[in-house]
Amino acid sequence: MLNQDLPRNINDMPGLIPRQVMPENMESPINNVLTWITPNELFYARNHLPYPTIQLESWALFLGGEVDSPINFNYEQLKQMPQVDKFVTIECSGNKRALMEPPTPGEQWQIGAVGNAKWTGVPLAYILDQAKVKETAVELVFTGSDSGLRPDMDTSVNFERSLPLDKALMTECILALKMNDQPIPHKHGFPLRLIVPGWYGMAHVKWISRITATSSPFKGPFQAIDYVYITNEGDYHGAVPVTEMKVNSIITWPSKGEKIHLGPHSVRGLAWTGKGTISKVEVSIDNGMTWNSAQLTSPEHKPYTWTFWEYPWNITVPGHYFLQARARDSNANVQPKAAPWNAKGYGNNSIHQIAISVPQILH
Ligand SMILES: Nc1nc2c(c(=O)[nH]1)N[C@H]1C(S)=C(S)[C@@H](COP(=O)(O)O)O[C@H]1N2
Ligand SMILES: [Mo]
Repeated sequence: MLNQDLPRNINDMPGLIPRQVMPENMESPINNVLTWITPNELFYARNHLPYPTIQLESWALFLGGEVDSPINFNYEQLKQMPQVDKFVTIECSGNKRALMEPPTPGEQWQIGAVGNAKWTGVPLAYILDQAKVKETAVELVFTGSDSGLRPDMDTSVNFERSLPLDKALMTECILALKMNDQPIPHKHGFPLRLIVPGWYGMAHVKWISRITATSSPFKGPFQAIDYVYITNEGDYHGAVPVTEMKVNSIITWPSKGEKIHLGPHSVRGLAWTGKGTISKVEVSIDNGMTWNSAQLTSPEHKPYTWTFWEYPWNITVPGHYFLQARARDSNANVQPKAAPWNAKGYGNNSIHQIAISVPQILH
């Protein structure tokens, strides 16, 4: 397939790729998503529990715990509050798990558990002000409306995660009501979702119905069992919580295993990082022996969002090629050849490598 053959019309685009049916876990067909903003329909979906049923008439966000004035807000009240736009790339910390060696259990994401959207909502700090969080509070716990059983627990649990108060108070965090100018789609957290720019996906709690200020660190299963870097399964000694996204990149064209024509091409891809901006992307077409600077081509270039990159490549010799891409960020982080292996397969930001072939033309 040539670059120009890729679908430009959303109706012609391929759909999401199922990784697990119940609960639904769907990967973005990222090689064929050509827009800087991921259309809502092609945004990956990561769910730990069955989708909740939300009745907007009776729905409210409750703020309680270590606060002076516990308070409820309904959807209309939230819509009346000051709204801000944030362009934020969200990557699941399990993205590229399928590329980890040796393999680790969990959803076998290839490269498409990542997407970029415009999120619109109320600054979290604005809402917290209304309830007046006490000095004794250290964390905020965000409770999603989705609940169900986990294989390691005998009672039903909600998806719940906490944020340290200093991170929560940063102006970047918002309670989003909209995704790409639409009310957030049901599968992505309608009516309200937390956005934590720069952090891996698990922090962006969907279907939030409760925020609880706590005076001690939260230890729920989605906080202390899942989403920690550990080297031996079951051994939580020295577990490090998964937080900020690491610098990462993917080659989106050509795709893995593709056969392409001789002649001029443009190798294309995406790069992102949790803090700062992407400063450089390099491409190797000779299995990492030599590296060439790619051009960063995003229309907008800002923190918390991914950037497009492109590298012109004129292929004159048929054969098999190993392509690699390596990104650096403005904090001097660079993708490693192999990300530190961990038992749950999180944070795989190893240099992306694909094999392709260029057939001989027959005369
Ligand atoms: N309530 C709730 N929020 C959640 C989750 C969930 O299962 N339930 N999954 C988290 C994880 S691990 C990721 S990667 C993102 C995925 O968001 P998306 O499904 O909109 O892509 O949501 C996060 N928020
Ligand atoms: Mo995730």
